[in-house]
Amino acid sequence: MLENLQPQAGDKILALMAAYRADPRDTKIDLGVGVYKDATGHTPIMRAIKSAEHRLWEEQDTKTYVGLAGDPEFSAAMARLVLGDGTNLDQVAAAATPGGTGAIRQGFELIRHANPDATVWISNPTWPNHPSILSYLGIPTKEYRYFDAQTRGTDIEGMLADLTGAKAGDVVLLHGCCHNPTGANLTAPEWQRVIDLMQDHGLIPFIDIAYQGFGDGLEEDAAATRTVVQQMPQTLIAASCSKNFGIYRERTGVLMAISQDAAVKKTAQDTLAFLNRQNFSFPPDHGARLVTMILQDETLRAEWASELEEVRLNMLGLRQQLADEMKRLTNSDRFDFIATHRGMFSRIGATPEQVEKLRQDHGIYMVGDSRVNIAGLSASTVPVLARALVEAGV
Ligand code: PLP
Ligand code: TYF
Repeated sequence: MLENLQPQAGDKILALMAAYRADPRDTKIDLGVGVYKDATGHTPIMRAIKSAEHRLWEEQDTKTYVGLAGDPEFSAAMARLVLGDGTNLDQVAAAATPGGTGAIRQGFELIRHANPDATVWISNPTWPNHPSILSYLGIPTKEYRYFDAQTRGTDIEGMLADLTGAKAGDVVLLHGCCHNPTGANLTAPEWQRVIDLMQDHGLIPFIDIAYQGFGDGLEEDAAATRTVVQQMPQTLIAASCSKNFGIYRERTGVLMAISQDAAVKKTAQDTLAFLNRQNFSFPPDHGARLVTMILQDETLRAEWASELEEVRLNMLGLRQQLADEMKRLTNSDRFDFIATHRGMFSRIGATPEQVEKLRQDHGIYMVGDSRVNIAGLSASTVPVLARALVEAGV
């Protein structure tokens, strides 16, 4: 049996991580995998997480199973974080999942289960795991235009034109904030145009929100998602806690299925538990419990929010510094988009050859599509990157 297995294409972002590690140059710069790093290149454990872990270690007296959908307190805390404090939880079916990826996977399975004819529309480009999982599950997938390679902003007209081709019941996968890999995001009026189109064509939004708090702030980054939920009859949301709580390896996420109809919500809740049972039965609990403790405790929550704000402002500062440096070196405002983009990433618009040259000549590692992880920079490496970009002719 095993001899029948075919080699599988690896994950290019993770391969880049391995290539970086193997590079002996001490001047190398890692702008690859989307993990937050401080100025020393370290991915710290957040102070509130450490405190919660300490408390959990002292207080937790059992590790028996929780429930197929995880702890309802976690789901409720996450629903409030993403959807706002005033959320009507009666409308939110939710289940804990192994990370945001688990939520995306379970969401796709839910879609296939509910409507096998649905096509899932994804942005071009998007996080590579979206099309990869969709294709693995055999779900029909189409792309909508999203990124304008000239301006490095969004292509809202192209996006709307492409989504006009969707049929009723199709699903539109949207990044709630901090688009990965481009860093370019819709404005509030543009979101409204997408919502109007989804309403007119009977489309269902599926929002992937993995970077809440990394863009304009915790509330601001959730604003578009909240507007969608308020206006659409049904919405799916996959939320990840990996980045904004810095608990990547704990695998903490939640899938929400929101419906205005209470009977629909009940069946959706049962289905989320059913789908968890088919795939892995109980979701991981440790990270979810830490997140719940932090969100429910005023002191821990304030500590977490302030550290997250430090992280966000650090990335914004690096963006501005890089944009300024590029302006100085090129005598043009061509790179101002770096300061306008939000989140961890910017697609800077280098060709694959230039990306390769940056790696070979300077030990600067970025994803092949020229996605740069801004958090991989520091005040001292920004000028190094800027000079290398100019030298490579970007
Ligand atoms: N969605 C996007 C767009 C991401 O970039 C990530 C990043 O890792 C995720 C979802 C989910 O991450 P995780 O499964 O580690 O929570
Ligand atoms: O896009 C990124 O870099 C992050 C981390 O298979 C990541 O989202 C990358 C690849 C992958 C899982 C997570």
